[in-house]
Amino acid sequence: MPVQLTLYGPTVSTFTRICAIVAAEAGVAWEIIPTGSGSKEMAEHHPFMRSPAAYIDDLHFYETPAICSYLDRAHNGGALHPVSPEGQARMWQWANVAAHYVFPITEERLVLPRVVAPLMGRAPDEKLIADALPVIRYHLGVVETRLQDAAFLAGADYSLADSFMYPVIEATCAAPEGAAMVADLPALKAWLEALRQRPAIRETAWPDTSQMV
Ligand SMILES: N[C@@H](CCC(=O)N[C@@H](CS)C(=O)NCC(=O)O)C(=O)O
Repeated sequence: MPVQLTLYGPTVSTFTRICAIVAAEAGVAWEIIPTGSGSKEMAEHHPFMRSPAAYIDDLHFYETPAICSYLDRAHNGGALHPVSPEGQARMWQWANVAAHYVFPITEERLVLPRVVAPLMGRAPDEKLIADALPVIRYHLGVVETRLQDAAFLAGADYSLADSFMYPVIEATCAAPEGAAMVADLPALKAWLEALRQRPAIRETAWPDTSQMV
């Protein structure tokens, strides 16, 4: 199938993966042109140099919610957007929880220091990690409570919100502390295992989660 979506971003990147997952859900053939966040090359595609930037249907987008919303509405009949106003609101609520609360702390204060720093020959900042763990436990507990009430984050059906949260939780599990926390949260663990069966999650698997950047 010819490539329909070109993403610029690191090969292993949470937000780039979110877009790839939604593309795969929509049956859109995608590719990633490896491009470092913050690089001169990235500035050619994203004025704020974040990852990813997307090209599709002769259009250029940046910001993951915009990219995913377009992909799902233009190429998937909006199947990942709940129909009801409440469902759509819940979807954006949980997508924002993933992007603005769970991602920043798990990425900056667990995945980067615990998983990525040693790969670069640096010792993990143990205090940074230790101070973050109770906050991360709290964040994951909030997600657990939601998933005790609903099969998916927006409600009964898989939505963009789950596509946002999945790579954040998978990356968190690349750190032993994160994996141990998730193992103790039955609803989150069951949700994670269910999502791992989805073809779109499998097709977009990171080459090696221990190389998170
Ligand atoms: N608001 C952006 C956030 C994207 C983002 O933070 N991407 C990460 C990579 S996963 C990044 O570019 N990090 C580099 C940085 O924060 O400077 C979006 O929705 O796409």
